[in-house]
Amino acid sequence: MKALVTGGAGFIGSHLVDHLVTEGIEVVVVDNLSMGKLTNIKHRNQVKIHIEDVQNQQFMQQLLQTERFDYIYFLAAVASVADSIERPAETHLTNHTAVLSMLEYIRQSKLPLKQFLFTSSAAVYGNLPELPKRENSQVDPLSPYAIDKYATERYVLAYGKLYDLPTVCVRFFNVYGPRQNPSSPYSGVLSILTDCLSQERPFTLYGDGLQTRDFIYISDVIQAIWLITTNQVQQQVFNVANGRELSLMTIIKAYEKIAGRQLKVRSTVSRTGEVKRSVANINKLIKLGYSTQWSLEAGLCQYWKGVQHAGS
Ligand code: UD2
Repeated sequence: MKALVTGGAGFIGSHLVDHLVTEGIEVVVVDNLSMGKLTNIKHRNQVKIHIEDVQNQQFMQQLLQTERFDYIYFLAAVASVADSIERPAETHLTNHTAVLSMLEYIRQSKLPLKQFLFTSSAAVYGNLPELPKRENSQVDPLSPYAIDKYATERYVLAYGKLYDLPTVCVRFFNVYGPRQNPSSPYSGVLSILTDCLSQERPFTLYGDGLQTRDFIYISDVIQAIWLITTNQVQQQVFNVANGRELSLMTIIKAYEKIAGRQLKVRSTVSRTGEVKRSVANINKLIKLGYSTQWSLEAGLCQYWKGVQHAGS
């Protein structure tokens, strides 16, 4: 079996690559290293890595033609809402056009495939009041990023139905864990919190801390993706989350306890366009056999242990 992971040097992608390798799958990575790092990939010597942009259609088509993948995991993205607002047309090329071009090539060339998995986001739900979010809840994508994710989902599913392709979409909620890059203010809050706690730097809290999120530890994300692959699910969308709603303040308190340190907090106004509450209904995933292995406390402990270990 052979798999392509676009964005395979990134936070989520590299964990997926690690898992696929341990499953005995031959893995090819395409990553432009905009956020990812080669050192993220544990089994680098067992993986074919192309430092390339998924926008390079000629390269991607040649790769698909020569490698004949069984599985394609499309994780490459400009994964920042803020960046998509700054550069809507540019980010669209990665977040939408690159996926569509690949699907179109697969269709036209009649490439055999066992699964094409597209990674979408909870961003598609926007700020509507219905909670928890079910996969068929109303959507309200508000940013170019969210619009691209939703539009691409629809294409991915339509290509599945119209052209009989084994496509599937996942909507990630707030994923955290080792290798998440804390370098931008729009990085995942838990990577920033980890950085602030370990470097004893002040943390900027946007808003009152009562905003809620549904945090899922990276290993559970990989469990979910692998279940979707092994169950050969087609033409469906899955929320990938923990199903537990926690306020940022609760999370900060829990993390301080685990780290045995107090965080220096500087409060400021909420971010514009901020979602106040977010939590998923994950029954669909549970029906596939998913069960959360990592509570927030366990995930944070593991994450913190890794950081301490790396620093010592
Ligand atoms: C997540 C996704 C984003 C998009 C969005 C959809 C991540 C990293 N981002 O944004 O791509 O899919 O969901 O709704 O998964 N915060 C602070 N201080 C900081 C950083 C963050 O207070 O230094 C707050 C932030 O204002 C928010 C919460 O922490 O209330 C979580 O922030 P985030 O950027 O990790 O994730 P989110 O849910 O805003």
